[in-house]
Amino acid sequence: MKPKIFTTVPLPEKVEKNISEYCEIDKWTGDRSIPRHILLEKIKDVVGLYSTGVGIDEELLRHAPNLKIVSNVSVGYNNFDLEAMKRFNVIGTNTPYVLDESVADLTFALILNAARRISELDRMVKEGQWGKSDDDKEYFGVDVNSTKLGIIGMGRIGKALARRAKLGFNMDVLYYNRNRKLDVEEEYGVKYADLQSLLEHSDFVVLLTPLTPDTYHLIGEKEFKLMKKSAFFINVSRGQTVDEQALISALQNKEIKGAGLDVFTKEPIEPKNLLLQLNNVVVTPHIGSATERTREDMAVRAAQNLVAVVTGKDPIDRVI
Ligand code: 8YV
Repeated sequence: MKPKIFTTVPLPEKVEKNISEYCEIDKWTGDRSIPRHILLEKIKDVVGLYSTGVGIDEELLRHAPNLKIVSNVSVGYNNFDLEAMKRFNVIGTNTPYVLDESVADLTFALILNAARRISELDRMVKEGQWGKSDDDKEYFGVDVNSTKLGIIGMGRIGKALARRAKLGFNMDVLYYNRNRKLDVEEEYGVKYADLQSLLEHSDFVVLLTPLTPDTYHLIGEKEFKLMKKSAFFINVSRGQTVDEQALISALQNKEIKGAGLDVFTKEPIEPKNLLLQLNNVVVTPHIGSATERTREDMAVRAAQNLVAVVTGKDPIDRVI
């Protein structure tokens, strides 16, 4: 009998075929995220869990005595309670590398959109407002090219973003990171800065750090006050790296000029969240990696990790 795995997300055909050579697959087919109580029931006899963003904590682990691996279809793994997984001897994996370029593309799209007000002007044109005034200054945005970009968190995605900024847009790039990245400094001429000076000098501040206890609310009231009034804040990491109330206040009080956000404290975002009422905020529904090619590559990688552990081998992307 093949070992059983459960997936909370749909599998691309070729991935399903590959996993089914080694495993019996049970899957969630509902059109909303799987409710927790159903998940806990489904995993009671599985060896592997293939999922994205599902909270892996002690309660879940207790319900899955045979579980050997949780394969995340994401690079972030802040959904893992690492200590609990260690105690229960459950391996956790992620999907690095394959999404770097797509997330960097989306990040740059948010920068351009916020600066040139693309979503706002799109709404205006569709509502028949083009030409309502003779003064086209009302459509003006600000330049992205030849300005200063500040990247908080210089990992692989940060590097891909720095390359776009330097080579494509002639931007001056500052970065803040736990460790200096001399290779990126050398390759793209980016400069290391402490967090305070990055915030004070950047025209676009991009948050790319993983969510950890150290980065929870890394950017809050104090940090927004340090930014230029003309600055844009872009978040493509996790919603909890920012104090969202402080962000809303900074936008309302014009302490910063605008924001581009792919991630939120609560996802899906509540319809009454004030961020949705601000014209100087561009939002997307956590789609950094969401292209057909990249999501397929992520699925393939997550499946390789899953199958490796289920068949007694080492996975390529073990994080715990
Ligand atoms: C999402 C991401 O997790 O990889 C990450 O960490 O944030 C995204 O790729 C994706 O929506 C999950 O499939």
